[in-house]
Amino acid sequence: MPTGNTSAASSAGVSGTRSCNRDMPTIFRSVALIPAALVLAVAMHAPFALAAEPPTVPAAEIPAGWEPAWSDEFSVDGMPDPAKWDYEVGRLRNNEAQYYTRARRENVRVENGELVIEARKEAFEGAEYTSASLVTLGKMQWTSGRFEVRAQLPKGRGMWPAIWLLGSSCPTAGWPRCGEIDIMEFVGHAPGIIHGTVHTEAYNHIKHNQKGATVTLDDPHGTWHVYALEWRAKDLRWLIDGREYFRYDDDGSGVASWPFAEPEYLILNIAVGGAWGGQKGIDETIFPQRMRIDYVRVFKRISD
Ligand SMILES: [Ca+2]
Repeated sequence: MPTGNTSAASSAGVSGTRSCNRDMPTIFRSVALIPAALVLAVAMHAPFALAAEPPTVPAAEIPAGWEPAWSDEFSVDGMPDPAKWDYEVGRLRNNEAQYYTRARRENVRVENGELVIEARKEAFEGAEYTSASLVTLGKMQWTSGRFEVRAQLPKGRGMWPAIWLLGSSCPTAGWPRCGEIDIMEFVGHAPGIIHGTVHTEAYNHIKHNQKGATVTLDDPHGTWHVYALEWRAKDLRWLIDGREYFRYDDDGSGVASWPFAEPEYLILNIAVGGAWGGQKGIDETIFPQRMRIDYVRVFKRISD
């Protein structure tokens, strides 16, 4: 359970308990890089030829030292691209109150250039709430990169949205040995406080020594912010709107503290209630609530 601290290590554990309690395929394709740099190079010379091409990261928004590797700009209305996204389904972890649905428009859709994940109060499969959890599991995984997610968060007591990475080895290695990187976590009963946290075998909520930090934002619900992680060979760095606020270094002691040589996949979800999100109950008047995501971009380091 959370320590109650508002700085380091405050997201204690709750996030950690949610992992690995479902079947997952064990085979993944290796990391495949979209040749976005090539597309951009072509675009510079033939801008009108790209009308039918999938949108790519605008050149001005590529961070120095990185190149686009994978992204979703959510530019096509409808359901999320099944080539990029899969779903968690059902009631999974942390005693959360929502039922995660699969590709159900009420809970997930792309509209107006944004991915919308919507938590609703409605009876469904024995649960009182529905929501969605999108994963790249089986589609894409990474062992490094800069991850940028531009988002507006849901609001209100009982909300527990997250943008996070989980080790693909979870089913075999177990949690927390497989490693979890929480790029952004938020609970509605602690307004404005954004958590970035890492869980490993050496550092996790069970031992009350998980590593993390927080940033307080005035209005993460009505304003856009870019929640980012730089995952490098020997360190992880958390940034909001380009400003680094936490860093976790490989201490060289092995996989117990640095499981991040192995691939992880991305998860975007809104939980309702649960061990942490529901700590102060669920305000039933707030529904529906949405997490809006303008884009997810993953960049590859050009050089260190
Ligand atoms: Ca967009």
